[in-house]
Amino acid sequence: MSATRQPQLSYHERSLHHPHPVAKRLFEVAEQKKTNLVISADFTNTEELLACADKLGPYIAVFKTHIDMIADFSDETVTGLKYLAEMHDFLIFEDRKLVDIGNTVQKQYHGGALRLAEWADLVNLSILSGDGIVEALDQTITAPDFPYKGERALLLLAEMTTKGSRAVGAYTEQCVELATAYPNSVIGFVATRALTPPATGSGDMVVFSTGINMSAEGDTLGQQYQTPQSAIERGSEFVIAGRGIYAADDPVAAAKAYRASGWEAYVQRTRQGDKSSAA
Ligand code: 6AU
Repeated sequence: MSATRQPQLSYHERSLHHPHPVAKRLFEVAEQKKTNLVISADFTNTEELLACADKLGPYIAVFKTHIDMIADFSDETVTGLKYLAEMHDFLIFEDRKLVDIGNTVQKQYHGGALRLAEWADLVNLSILSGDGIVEALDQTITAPDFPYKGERALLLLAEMTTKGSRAVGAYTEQCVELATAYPNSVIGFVATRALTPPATGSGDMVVFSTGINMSAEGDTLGQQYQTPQSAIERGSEFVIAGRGIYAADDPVAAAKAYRASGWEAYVQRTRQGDKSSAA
């Protein structure tokens, strides 16, 4: 279950081959903007959240939210996010970590106070409760009357970055198995490394790696970091950084540096792929 330093298709090739429209769009945005950076915008009010999306939007492929942190969440939050996503051409990933029984998550995802399906291109979930949660969200996303059909996708939380994480072993393996069973809704994982063989066109899983920081090894609450370069070398496609960027003295300069590091590592990886396929 590992795939390090092996040949891999480029974002462009993956956008052409991937059957899911959200994954296609993700790869297209990455290729066009030359970025595999995701900002984890862990702000607690709408003004700061939207200011971050506007300022860092040009350098990112995806804007990740924790919308339940936003004390003044309202229509303005949703409208602002959607407007900025279109203006700067990025996708929105709500890091909601849905984890309940199927019937509950369906109501949390579509409708509900946070209206996730309305504005989040991507939402993640844990399979701690078993297969039913994926089945339930797949049903919602693929229902004939779902208003955002083809525009929404899921990521399975297959590993966690924190010390002592229990998202390991059989749990992670089960995520890999389940992901391929729901190709109309699941497009990949949140994990620290590739979990499936390098993409060849079918069963292509997108890996988002969090716990990314270029100047710290962790925090005092169990978070553990790796660099953008190490995540991409370990088979990840998109690197998620929070405090390393938004808490820097100059967040724009930091975003540019993280973007350059992640992109350079990706270019190196695809070059290695070119060499081995030419050999
Ligand atoms: O870069 P940081 O440490 O400031 O923020 C990391 C972000 C936070 C976490 O809630 C999230 O990434 N995260 C996740 C996600 C994305 O699902 C999983 C995990 O294992 N570790 C982690 O930090 O918003």
